[in-house]
Amino acid sequence: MKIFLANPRGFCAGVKRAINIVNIALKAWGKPIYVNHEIVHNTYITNYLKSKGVIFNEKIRSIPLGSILIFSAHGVPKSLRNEAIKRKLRIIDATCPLVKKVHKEVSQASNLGFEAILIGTLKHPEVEGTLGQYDYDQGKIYLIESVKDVSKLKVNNPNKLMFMTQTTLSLEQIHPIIIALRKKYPNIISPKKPDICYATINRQIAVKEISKISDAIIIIGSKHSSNSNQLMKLGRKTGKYTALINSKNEIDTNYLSNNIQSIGVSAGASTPNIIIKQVIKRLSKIKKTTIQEISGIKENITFNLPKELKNIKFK
Ligand code: 0O3
Ligand code: SF4
Repeated sequence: MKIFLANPRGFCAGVKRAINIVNIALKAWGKPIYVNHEIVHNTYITNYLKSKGVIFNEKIRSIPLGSILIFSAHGVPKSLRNEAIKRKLRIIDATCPLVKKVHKEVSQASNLGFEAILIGTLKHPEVEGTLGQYDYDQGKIYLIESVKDVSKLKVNNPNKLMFMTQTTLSLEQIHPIIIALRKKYPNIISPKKPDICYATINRQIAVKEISKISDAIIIIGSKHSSNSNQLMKLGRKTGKYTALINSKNEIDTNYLSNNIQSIGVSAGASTPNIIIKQVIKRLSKIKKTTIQEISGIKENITFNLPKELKNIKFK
């Protein structure tokens, strides 16, 4: 069996930065370090950090006064930041700068007295953080997930409207929604640059590439990782068997014992390399395999650490 490895796959710059921030904080201040939500949606990473003394906690009121609190890569609503300030927590913000870009668009809409429409997934932490940038004294922000939602939408002033999107959706998925929005509200203002980030787009292109040459596809990532789910959906759309697995233990060996000659492997932006390697090793044990790395878009984006981590002294 041939294994085709998608390129790029796995960690993006925002995830690397967020994990780096937690590791630096642990080194500088020791345990415990609090993180408001899973730093990124990956169980291996969260379990590793828990073992080092990180406490993942969604409720600010139960964090001891004065503790260090890191905001996850997905970002937080303004109300949560304010609650943390009130509790005198020392905040370190690991929100990805590309999620922050969307936050700024929402704040700008709100400051200019425009209403905002966010295309995103209900209850996802990034979406909650982005919705929470809007100041409701100024108007309203609406969450939509589909073309149907556009038809049901009623805004106060169709001439003062902006839209934005969650960073991990797919361009294909949002395209018809944006068309419907522009048809209904011809004066709606779009983001200057797309909100779906470079890492999401590149990983989706790579999965499309491997789907052309593979009999089946495996995406490695958590079930609650939005960008990993998008990769799985793309694979399924091609009609190929596509599984989203968290680790080597979830490989469907029965399925692979069928006449599968080639398998495409990719991983979401929050999946560590070690898990990808373990999956490949397990696949190679099930059948005799050759591995081919597919050439793809080169990524050389890195993000600076937040200001709170400049000039820190290590313990
Ligand atoms: O947003 P998503 O569920 O994809 O989050 P992950 O899996 O932790 O991946 C990182 C992406 C992110 C922080 C938001 O853009
Ligand atoms: Fe940032 Fe994109 Fe990675 Fe999300 S997927 S953390 S927006 S680089």
